[in-house]
Amino acid sequence: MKTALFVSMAAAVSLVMAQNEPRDAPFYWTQPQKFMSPYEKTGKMEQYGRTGVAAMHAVLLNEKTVLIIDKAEWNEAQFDSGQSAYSVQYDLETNDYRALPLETNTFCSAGGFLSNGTFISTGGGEKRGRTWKAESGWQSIRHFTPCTDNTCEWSEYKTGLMQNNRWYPTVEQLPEGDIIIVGGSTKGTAFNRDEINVPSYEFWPPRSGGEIHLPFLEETMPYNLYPFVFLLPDGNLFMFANNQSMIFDYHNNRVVKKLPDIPGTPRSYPLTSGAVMLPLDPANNYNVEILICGGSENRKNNAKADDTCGRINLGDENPQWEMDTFVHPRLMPDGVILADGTTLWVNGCQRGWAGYNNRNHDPTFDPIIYDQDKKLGNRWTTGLANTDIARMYHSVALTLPDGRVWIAGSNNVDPPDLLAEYPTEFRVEYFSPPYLFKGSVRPLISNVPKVVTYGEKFNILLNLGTLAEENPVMKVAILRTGFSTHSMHMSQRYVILNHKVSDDMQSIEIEAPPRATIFPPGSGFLYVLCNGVPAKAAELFVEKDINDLAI
Ligand SMILES: *[C@@H]1O[C@H](CO)[C@@H](O)[C@H](O)[C@H]1NC(C)=O
Ligand SMILES: *[C@@H]1O[C@H](CO)[C@@H](O)[C@H](O)[C@H]1NC(C)=O
Ligand SMILES: [Cu+2]
Repeated sequence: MKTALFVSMAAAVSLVMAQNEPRDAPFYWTQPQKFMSPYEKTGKMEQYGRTGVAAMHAVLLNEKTVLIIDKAEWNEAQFDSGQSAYSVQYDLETNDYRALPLETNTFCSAGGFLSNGTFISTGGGEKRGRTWKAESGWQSIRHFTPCTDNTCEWSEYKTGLMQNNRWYPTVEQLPEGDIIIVGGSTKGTAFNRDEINVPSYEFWPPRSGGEIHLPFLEETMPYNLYPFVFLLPDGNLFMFANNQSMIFDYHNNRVVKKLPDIPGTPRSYPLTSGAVMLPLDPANNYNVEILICGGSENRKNNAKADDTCGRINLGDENPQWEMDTFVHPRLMPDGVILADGTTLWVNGCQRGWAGYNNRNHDPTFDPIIYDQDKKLGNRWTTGLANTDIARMYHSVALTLPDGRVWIAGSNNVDPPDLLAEYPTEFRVEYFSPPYLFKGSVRPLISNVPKVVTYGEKFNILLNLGTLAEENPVMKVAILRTGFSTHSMHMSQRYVILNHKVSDDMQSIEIEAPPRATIFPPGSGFLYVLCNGVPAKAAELFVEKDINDLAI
């Protein structure tokens, strides 16, 4: 009886399948079985955890924690004294946070890591009273050395400050292991003005010669705050502000090459767009392409956001901006490089300009993914899992070691207001890209060293499970997620690494980046991908000398 029923069901099913698409049936396989997830096309957006403080700035400290920095203002995280915290260490495993005391105001500041592993936060804003009691932070240099045991704290000193006030400066980590700090203004402002402009750069720790004048930051007024700065493999910097860009030699304070203006609106604060240096690949000798997306047409609360992206190939003899769609109009986007080297664009809005008080409207709820290797017209993946949380001014996003993206922030009301139309936002979201749903098996890596030196070949263990039998496509890369604030991802870079899988597929030999101009010394996350599915990354420090890492 049972058998008969089974047979007739099977017959009915095969009849249905003959008429319809056979591959939709869960128990009919013509090919080797392929895992299918409802999230394979869309990825997944999930909300859990609260940041405690408005996430104006965020940086990954290690595999487990994110350092979040707000400015001195009311926040839901408070010390026993009743004073509001404005920095926390966020735990990615427990989704809990630990409040961190700070002495100076971190309002719209910047940051980056030194080669010895210490994080440096630069600049900030005015002295603030009331419950949060903060000294002015215009010239501040704050130290935070990461730890895994929940004991690390901020250190602030009265000496060793920057030479100038810098509000809205940009930091980039350098091959020498220090940081360059570029531009800013001497005061908080809705847009830059000549009287408060700081057209110069300096280094920390300070190099001889002090603060150095940079005419580019006069030529690009008034849209030059948080200029885009990327270290290039030839040791120069790419710099972009307003609609202008150039290649700059910071060793000799010299413009190497002026590049053409990007078409369309100015792209810098407060008409804020986003910028990414696309992945660097030894296969094309680390040729550089820069992608800049979005922005706003003017400083009106009703201004239309820009819906274009420009991409420039610095390897061309005569580089030109190739324009593409940004799918939606969007200002204040966050462009984060994912584990596979594509770029996720999230956050932002479709109307207005960057700043407080009714300037941001029509939030963009849809993430999109850019694949630079596809042909123009085919580069965007849309229809991804979206959100209903508005993330506009003062939002952040970071790719995590496990391949997900951590999304937080949005605070465009001053003072913070939980009841505003677009409230001060403390909720965290995690976006899992489609690559996490492509297979039932995820590769595993182990035995990853903590520190390697430039050009060093090192072996790690690999477990591909059943993927090993299919002659898979392997890819290895190191990602520095960078310092996320105001659509900036300072020092973000993704470098593809040469590698060789052993014959038994149980290990893989990887070549560290060849030199510091390709990957400045310090931490990154090592991703090994099999058929596009990333293993959980391990933190890897790349240093000139194995003893350079102090932690
Ligand atoms: C760049 O901006 C300047 C100043 O607003 C403008 O004159 C110039 O035409 C712009 N360039 C392009 C390509 O739009
Ligand atoms: C890293 O170097 C900086 C600058 O020399 C120094 O202030 C800091 O204490 C160092 N960090 C560690 C952990 O030694
Ligand atoms: Cu700001």
